[in-house]
Amino acid sequence: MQTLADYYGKTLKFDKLFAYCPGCGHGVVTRLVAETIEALGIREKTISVVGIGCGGFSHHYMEIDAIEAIHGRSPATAIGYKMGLPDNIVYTYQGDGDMSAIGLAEVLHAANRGVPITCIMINNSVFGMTGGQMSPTSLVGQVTATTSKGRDEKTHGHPLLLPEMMQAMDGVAYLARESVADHKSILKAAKSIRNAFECQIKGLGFAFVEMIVPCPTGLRMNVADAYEWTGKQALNYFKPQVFINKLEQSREV
Ligand SMILES: Cc1ncc(C[n+]2csc(CCOP(=O)(O)OP(=O)(O)O)c2C)c(N)n1
Repeated sequence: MQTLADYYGKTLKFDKLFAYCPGCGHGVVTRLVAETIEALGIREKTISVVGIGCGGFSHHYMEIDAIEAIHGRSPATAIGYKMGLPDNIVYTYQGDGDMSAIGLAEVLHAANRGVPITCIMINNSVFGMTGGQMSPTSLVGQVTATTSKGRDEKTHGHPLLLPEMMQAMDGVAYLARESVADHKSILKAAKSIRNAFECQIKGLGFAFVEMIVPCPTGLRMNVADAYEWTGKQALNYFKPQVFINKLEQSREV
């Protein structure tokens, strides 16, 4: 009989309970990343650089080396590591608060610089760990712990679209937005995460995947409602798309 260990191999510690809240999208993305690392056979040379927030737990569930960077600075840490050990595979795993608020400068310069690292932003539309405050990616009208009347674009600006901001940068080799809203989306997301690692293995440049996920606790919703809100409201603004795929171009040559 096949066991979970046969399927997941060594990367995912399948017997360790997640500290993520029930229904949290981090659980799905963490699993997808672990499956990718296992499938590509890169576990022993991969380093996870995690941000501050719930995503900072992701490496606890993997048999993998990791660095916990200071808030928002994972891409800078990852670049330093990659330049020192270019044969290793380096990825960052960061929340939307970590990456698009305090860490916005780091990730944009990393993308523009084009160093072949893989960055994954888990966008759950709030600062999850600290109690569901508005983040740069909260939707207009979204009620959060700090926007009791909903995000008002005149006061708080518009939700940040990171992949769209990176689209014009030549250093970017893979750029996509995916979601975990339903099983089809998860299959597409698995492909994008794999592509983002393969781009790095081939040294093609910077790779970025934004994952749109629910945070039932931060949204103050039950799991089913949080998934519905993500699939309808969040995806209506954050449209899933592969923006750049130089991997495909390199295969065609
Ligand atoms: C320099 C600094 N400022 C603020 C904090 C408080 N803090 C902890 S986690 C976090 C953000 C978490 O939000 P996000 O990155 O969206 O991740 P999530 O928890 O939602 O996955 C903040 C602001 C901190 N730890 N360090």
